[in-house]
Amino acid sequence: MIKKILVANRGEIAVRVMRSCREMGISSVAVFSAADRKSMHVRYADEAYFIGPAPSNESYLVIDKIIHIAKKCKADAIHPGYGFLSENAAFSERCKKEGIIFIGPSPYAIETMGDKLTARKTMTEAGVPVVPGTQEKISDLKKAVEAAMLIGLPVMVKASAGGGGKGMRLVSEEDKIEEAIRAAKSEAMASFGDDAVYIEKYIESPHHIEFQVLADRHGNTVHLFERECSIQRRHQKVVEETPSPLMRPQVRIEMGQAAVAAAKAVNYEGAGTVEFIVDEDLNYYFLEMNTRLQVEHPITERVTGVDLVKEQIRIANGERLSFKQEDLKQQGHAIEMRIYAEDPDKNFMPSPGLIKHITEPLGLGVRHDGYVYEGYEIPMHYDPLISKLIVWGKNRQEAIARLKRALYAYKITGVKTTIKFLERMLDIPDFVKGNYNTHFIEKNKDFLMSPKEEKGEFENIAVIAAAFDYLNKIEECQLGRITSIQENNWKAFGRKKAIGRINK
Ligand code: MV4
Repeated sequence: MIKKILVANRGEIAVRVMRSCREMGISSVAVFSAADRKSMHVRYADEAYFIGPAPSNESYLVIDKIIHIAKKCKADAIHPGYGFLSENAAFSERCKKEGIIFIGPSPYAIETMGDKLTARKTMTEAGVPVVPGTQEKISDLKKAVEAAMLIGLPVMVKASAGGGGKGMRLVSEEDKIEEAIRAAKSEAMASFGDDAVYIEKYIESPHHIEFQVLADRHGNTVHLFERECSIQRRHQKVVEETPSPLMRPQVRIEMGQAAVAAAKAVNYEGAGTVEFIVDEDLNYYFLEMNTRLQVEHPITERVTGVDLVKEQIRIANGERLSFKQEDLKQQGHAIEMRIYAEDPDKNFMPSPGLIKHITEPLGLGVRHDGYVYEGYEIPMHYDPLISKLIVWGKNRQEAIARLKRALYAYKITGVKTTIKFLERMLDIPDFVKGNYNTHFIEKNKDFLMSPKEEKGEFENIAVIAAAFDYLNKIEECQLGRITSIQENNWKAFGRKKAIGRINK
């Protein structure tokens, strides 16, 4: 029985995992780096242990340190969250060897899915559609050019050890194939220490649609429907929603079955995500499988009513899934937006620093998964994610209205955030219609980046200054120092409105 879990992570996801632990009566253990002494996960946990300097390769990524603390505090299990050690097969293996339960899949499943060529081969054998392309790694440039021409241009050269867009090259002309392969190989070697690359047909204007799966160790595997994740910037997801506006019931059933087959093919255990690339005609192809809990998991929780972290823990405990595929339904619509401490006006440069003020959005249909508080300083050493705003509505239209309302109420000062950028997205008719693909941000960047809002901010400052002047003059009048208040142009704005802006 799992009674104590060490959470080998930080930030919002560490807090998220510990919340489920608390509900289950399981005690939680935090580990923290020098930059995280005052972090929320340390405060939330029942125990907390220091694991080293701020850089993650000296703290959160050091297997020996995590294992040492887990043994010292007698944790039964380790939850890796996302990122850091979550998809590290050696860590999953080490936990097993040390007699600590790794809350996640086997080293075999992590390894198989981590290598894209092995994953493609395994999926093909399991009958899961993969993007047309080469079966083996490229070893001969001449043969590779022939293969690419047979697949048909444009093609993508991808690193087998890659994922998330690293080591990827788009090629549209025959005489550029060789150079793209050379470049992809050297980038792959530098990034992953493995220069294996392969070629895939390029899918134009695709959607990124992923399926959540859960599998217990008794052979029960279910899917919890899809998440539409096409709105990305530099391979970083920005908005996720479920159901996907693109999906049709029959395709959903087929893709769900393919996702379950993908998980079964690697004897998957725990929570995982099968990513598909989907074209405009709803042809779908396996892209990769993420063998961890994902950032965007809450939207699935919201429409299915399943606590994915609880299920992960139950599965790791050897329990059976408490529901069958037929028991699962998608109810209503959920959307998540990721709030980053980044400056949209400076090419989304990270904006770490002190949170001077935060007003979190609340109310019906709103979930806010964060970890920062007033007086907290966001460290520069990690991902600058502040929080995730998740809204639910009985339909997509209501969810969008709630999201607008929640973003309106969300105030953070001290650091630059992406809140305004996200608010603008909700004013784009194609978003409102659900008519978008992976090119959405690029296509709308002029509108999304317009300095319109900044002008609004200057106007606010001007009105506030004018209103203070007005209030001062009233006082001067009452004190008899002056006898009248001069009419000026800001007064046209109205006293109430001006004071409203001060309060805002
Ligand atoms: C593709 C593709 C088009 N055709 N593969 C980007 C991240 C990595 N997981 C795979 N990616 C892509 N692979 C083929 N054969 C287009 C992308 C892609 C993309 C995919 C999902 C979400 C956003 C994207 C943005 C640019 C490119």
